[in-house]
Amino acid sequence: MFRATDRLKVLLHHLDRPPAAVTASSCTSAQAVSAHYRVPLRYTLDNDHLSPEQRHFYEENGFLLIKNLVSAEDIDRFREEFERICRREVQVPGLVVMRDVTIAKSEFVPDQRAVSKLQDFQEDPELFRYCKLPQILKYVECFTGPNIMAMHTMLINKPPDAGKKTSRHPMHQDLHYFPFRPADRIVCAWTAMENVDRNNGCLVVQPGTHKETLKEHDYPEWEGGVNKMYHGIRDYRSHHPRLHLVMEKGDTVFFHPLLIHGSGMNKTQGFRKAISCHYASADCYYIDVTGTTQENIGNEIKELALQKYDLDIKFQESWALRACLVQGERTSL
Ligand SMILES: O=C(O)CCC(=O)C(=O)O
Repeated sequence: MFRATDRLKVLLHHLDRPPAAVTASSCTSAQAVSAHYRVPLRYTLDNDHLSPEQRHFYEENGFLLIKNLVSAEDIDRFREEFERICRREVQVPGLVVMRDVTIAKSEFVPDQRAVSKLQDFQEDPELFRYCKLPQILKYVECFTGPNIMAMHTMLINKPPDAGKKTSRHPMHQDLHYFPFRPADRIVCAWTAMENVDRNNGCLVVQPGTHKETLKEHDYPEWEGGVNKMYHGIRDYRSHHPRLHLVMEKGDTVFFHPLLIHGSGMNKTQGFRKAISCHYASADCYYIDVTGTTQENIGNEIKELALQKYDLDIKFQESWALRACLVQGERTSL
């Protein structure tokens, strides 16, 4: 059995390698990977884009980091659009603009200082370009298959922590928010819009936890308060080691919706930005979450739709309304 520290060393070695070493390979069939590593493949599909090493890494750890995937030029364009939205120069239908709890209580400032997150930017052509970047979709297809829906979009602008630790994101599994399955055909792409490390609150993942089941989530009892919709795993105690994903601008991590992850406090004076999209195979199907661990988030989202948009809709419908086809055919979702 690998000890936790040995496992972390292997992971860090993988993350330190230059992109060519991680991507180069000519043999990618499922049989070859399975035979070489003696594991059945469950989380990746046989489409020749991932190297055997990359497939094995995702199968084992539930995430895959690709260096320098999005150009600096594209990221600068996303940043400019974000700033235009904050200055209210563009109005985007359906966009959810969120503020950190500590900022939400303070005076309104019409710039990026007031905004901690944008969600559901599918109607903003400039930001939504991120979800359709061919180099991202090539990887996404390895997890979802060829029919791809963009389900959930976010630009996260983690503010400097105001001393209450509210800039942290509690450890969670994204599947908690999703009333669609199967989980293995869902993937998140998260791109660093600047260099991220432990100082400004990079992502923290627990490799291998994508093999576990969906846990109960709720608002953590944090002294300084917690941001709206930031549910965390209830009574969270885990024996899995944590890995801080130090990334450079343009690096992108793809991860499974059951992977336990979160992000730390931003101890700098700058805003830490990342852009992300959750994709699902268009062949996925909606589930009824009544009586499951997801009932609490389902009810919260239903209430929000009623309060904010006067819409009396089901949890599943709230997702079907936002979902956008980005490749192939809209077969189900
Ligand atoms: O970007 C972050 O700080 C964490 C984002 C995240 O984990 C999420 O929104 O699910």
